[in-house]
Amino acid sequence: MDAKLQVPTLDSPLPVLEPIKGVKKAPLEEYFTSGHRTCQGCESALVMKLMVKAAGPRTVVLGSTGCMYVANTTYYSTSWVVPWMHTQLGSSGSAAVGTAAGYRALMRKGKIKREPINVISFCGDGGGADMGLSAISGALQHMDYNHLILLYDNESYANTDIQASGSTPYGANTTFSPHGKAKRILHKRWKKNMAAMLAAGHPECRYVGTVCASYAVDFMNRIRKALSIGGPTFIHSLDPCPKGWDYDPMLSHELGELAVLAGIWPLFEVEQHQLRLYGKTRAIVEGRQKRLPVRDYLMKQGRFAHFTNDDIDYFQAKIDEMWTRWLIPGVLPFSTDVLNERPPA
Ligand SMILES: Cc1ncc(C[n+]2csc(CCOP(=O)(O)OP(=O)(O)O)c2C)c(N)n1
Ligand code: SF4
Ligand SMILES: [Mg+2]
Repeated sequence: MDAKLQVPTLDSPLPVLEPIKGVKKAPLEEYFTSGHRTCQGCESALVMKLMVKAAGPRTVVLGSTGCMYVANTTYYSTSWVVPWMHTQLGSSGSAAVGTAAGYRALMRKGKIKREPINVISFCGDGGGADMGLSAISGALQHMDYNHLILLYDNESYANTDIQASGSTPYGANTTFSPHGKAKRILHKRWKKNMAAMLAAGHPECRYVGTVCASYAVDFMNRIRKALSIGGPTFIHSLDPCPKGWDYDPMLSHELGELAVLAGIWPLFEVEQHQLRLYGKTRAIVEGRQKRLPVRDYLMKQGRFAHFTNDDIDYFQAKIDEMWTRWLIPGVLPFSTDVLNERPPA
């Protein structure tokens, strides 16, 4: 047997979470309800709702500082129905390992019932892709603990008024990178590629995936897979943010779809060390769906309103380069092998 495919030794029982077969079969119960104070149209709030709907009631949620902590737990109120805990900005990885280890020890000592408990630790892009990268990396090496780290990526340090992060796209207007007469484009970095980096760099990790809440059933099924596969897992979600991206809140769903259809946010998963595309990304690669020009996506957002045609052409060329040379830029080469079916369990 391939050593890499061995199942880690696990003391903690794993949940059985069957795939949801269509939106009508999704559980009706909500574990993230009313009472939060996120902006109208906040996609990250939807991510929280779908995440815990998929996981179910035996779930503990840990959240690092950011919009999804602050707006969901303000002044003695909370929209969480399941137990939750705040953790430091940058510590979603250590909070996940500590909580999973704590439950394992309590079960081993017979102090609590032996049962599957989902540990989900979420972080923003500032807290996860920048400040907490090392803690997430450490967490993904501890194969004995079952947990999911979910990075909700609104592409800025949103809670402190939209500062640029390592996840902010090229050219976007943020409070750290305002466009002006002297410099039209202040932010010239290309977005950090978290999921691919973590998949490539943590060969024992059994599940890494990207998601977008505009595709709700696909989203929930990735959460279920990550929670039930065993060991530490990671999911990266792209979340349109009306405030930071500067658009009408009614466009959140559409912008999530456009990000995938324009090829800027490929949907993929690395499950038991095999790369697999899914959803509309797979349809694009198989020729069943046309990849849309990125202009439609960019021009719906005020943060790119200063772009000239040359800027849009540059952005498009970078995406084209990714699709022709690198599916996952710089990490995973583009080839038809990525169309492999799901590996046997
Ligand atoms: C160590 C530390 N530095 C700075 C802050 C201030 N702070 C609170 S929330 C936040 C933004 C976090 O951004 P992100 O993780 O992307 O989450 P978002 O607010 O975008 O949801 C910052 C910088 C903090 N709480 N702790
Ligand atoms: S700033 Fe963005 S992420 Fe934060 S609550 Fe508002 S819409 Fe949501
Ligand atoms: Mg953020």
